[in-house]
Amino acid sequence: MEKLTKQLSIAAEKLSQAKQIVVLTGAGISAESGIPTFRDAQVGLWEKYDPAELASPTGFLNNPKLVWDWYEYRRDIVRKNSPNPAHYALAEMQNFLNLAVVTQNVDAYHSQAGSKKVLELHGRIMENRCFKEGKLLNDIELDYSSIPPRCSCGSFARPGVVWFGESLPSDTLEQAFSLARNCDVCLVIGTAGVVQPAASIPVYAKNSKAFLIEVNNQESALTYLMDVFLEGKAGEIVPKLMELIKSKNS
Ligand code: BV8
Repeated sequence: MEKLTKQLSIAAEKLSQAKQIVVLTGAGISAESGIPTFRDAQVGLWEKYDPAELASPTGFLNNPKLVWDWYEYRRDIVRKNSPNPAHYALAEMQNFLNLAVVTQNVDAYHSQAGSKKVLELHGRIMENRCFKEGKLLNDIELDYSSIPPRCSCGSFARPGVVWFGESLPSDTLEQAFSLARNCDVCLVIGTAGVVQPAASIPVYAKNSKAFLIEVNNQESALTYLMDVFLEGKAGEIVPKLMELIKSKNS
């Protein structure tokens, strides 16, 4: 416990002194909200499916109804749950620090918790787009006479997320890389650090001489880059960081 206390103090000091902070979050920050992470084994009906297969254009075209139902199942979990203390502490940090959140998550919990500057690299699971035209669709525009529902153009509706094998929104990605290159502290919370290009963001920060801090309940593919590794649950560690930062600002 002693080591963690010391590491927390160093991390809070670095964050408090930082001119520009980039926070990269992954599924782990929403785990304590009850949102299964990608690493968690799929359960029930979905046990035999590989998420990376379902979350892809080919997966969708091979079995549109199966993939649509998988997203409806996940949307229901997001609807029934809510941001946790880690999301709220991160939102509160923006009252004291120049901090931008870059998230891989599609649950929109950062915005819901009050974070202002949020770059959503992989879109939003609660939104729908036309599979053919890519345009955002609101619910009244969808023809639900079959599943997946269809856009007025006749093409399938699809969830408003970035699938494996699809490019990320270029402007959002460019902004994220630019923030990483210009930050002096990069805080990485709850990601395995495997999915690209998101996992390169801390690398860009490191190459720009930033101080790197990781919050995870186990080591990740990015831990080797870190100056400080805070081992534990995001819902416990991030509020502790916030309290230390607040005490330095009082
Ligand atoms: C692209 C939306 C160009 C969908 C998602 C370079 C090298 C190798 C491969 C590639 C590469 N470039 C591109 C690829 C292919 C691919 C990729 O990265 N594959 C991986 C598997 C190797 N990338 C892409 O396809 C990307 N597109 O690059 O475009 C292109 C174009 C054409 C052809 C090729 C390339 C698009 C990637 C986006 C995919 N969409 N989400 C949906 O949600 O349905 S990704 C999805 O998985 C999530 O959004 C998230 O990003 C990712 C899961 O990662 P994590 O967030 O890290 O979550 P994970 O479950 O893995 O880990 C949880 C972590 O939390 C763990 O570390 C755990 O210890 C920790 N944790 C758990 N509980 C807690 C906790 N920590 C703290 N507290 C807790 N309580």
